[in-house]
Amino acid sequence: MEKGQGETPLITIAQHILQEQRRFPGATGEFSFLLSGITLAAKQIQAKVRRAGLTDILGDQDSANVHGEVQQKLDLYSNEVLLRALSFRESVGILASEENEHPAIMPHKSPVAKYAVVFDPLDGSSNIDVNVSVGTTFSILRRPEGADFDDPARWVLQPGRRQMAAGYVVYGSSTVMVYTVGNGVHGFTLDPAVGAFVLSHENIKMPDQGKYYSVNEAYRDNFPDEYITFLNELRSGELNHPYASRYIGSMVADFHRTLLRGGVFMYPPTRDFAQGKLRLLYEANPIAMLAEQAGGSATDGRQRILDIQPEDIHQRTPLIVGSRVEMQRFAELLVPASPDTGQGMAFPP
Ligand code: P6P
Repeated sequence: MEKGQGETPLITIAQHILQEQRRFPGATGEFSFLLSGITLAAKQIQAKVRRAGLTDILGDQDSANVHGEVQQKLDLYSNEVLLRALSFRESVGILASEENEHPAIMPHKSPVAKYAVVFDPLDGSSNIDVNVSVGTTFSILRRPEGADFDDPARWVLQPGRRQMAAGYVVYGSSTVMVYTVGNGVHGFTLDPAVGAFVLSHENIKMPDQGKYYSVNEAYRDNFPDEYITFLNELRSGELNHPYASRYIGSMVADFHRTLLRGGVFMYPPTRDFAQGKLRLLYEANPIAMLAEQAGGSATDGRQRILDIQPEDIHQRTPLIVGSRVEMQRFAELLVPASPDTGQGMAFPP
């Protein structure tokens, strides 16, 4: 019997957001209206992502579109969709995107604007051509006391622990949206039959320990010693059992597996990326909030991701995120920071 026929009624993300909204005293529905802008954008993006190959080959009624939308690179298209969907919300004052050098100031400059939204519209977009899962990540911050529109960076350069909400959409075998407002982590699968995100993973808890580690092993020789020691332990079975490796090269997809199955995902510092490759504000922070809400943790190898005070909107950070057992063991392997290597990581000679 299909779920929903005579069983518990389907709960859409819109209904769920309204329930969660009750946690914010004084929120008069604008918060849920904001989140509904993200779900609307996610539906539009997934429709395009699903047709990427077809559009290239067959074109479609849009292909004659004078705006050349279907020829647009999908990440630029996704960026436009999110900017459009969110700029009509008076509660949103500032939008910062991986695709834009500077934050976008909403034209309304409403005095009642309460939120800034930071997002990566299509993370891993280079994988689309080979039909690998990609994702959208987002983070919602409250406007700091006294912050004005003449200083948009101040709205977003806040430590991740101040996020009001965070989430991602993974465009995989199905389209799943996962979000938290600080009251647990919940997943919703897009039901194409009704065009709604339907609750499919309520109150996700990351297993205490997993069986996969996820890292790009091609850079292994550049990893700081602690990471190499840790990976050797996982491989050897010293941490209760031997691990297998899974790495998709799309952070959202690699984290989604880690969230559901446990284990650890990491992008360590390397010689090319001494500060790591992933972006703090719109990749590491939302992932870190979700991981902690689900019982896991996330650090930059030294400190809690959510405690990092950002200095630049697009700054990078090393990221290691995962289950309690693995993260605890990694912390035990850390050597005291040394002044000459910045991050405190001793690079192999
Ligand atoms: P590498 C995608 O380009 C991305 O930003 C993340 O989604 C992914 O985890 C990482 O880069 C992959 O980087 O160097 O392993 O190809």
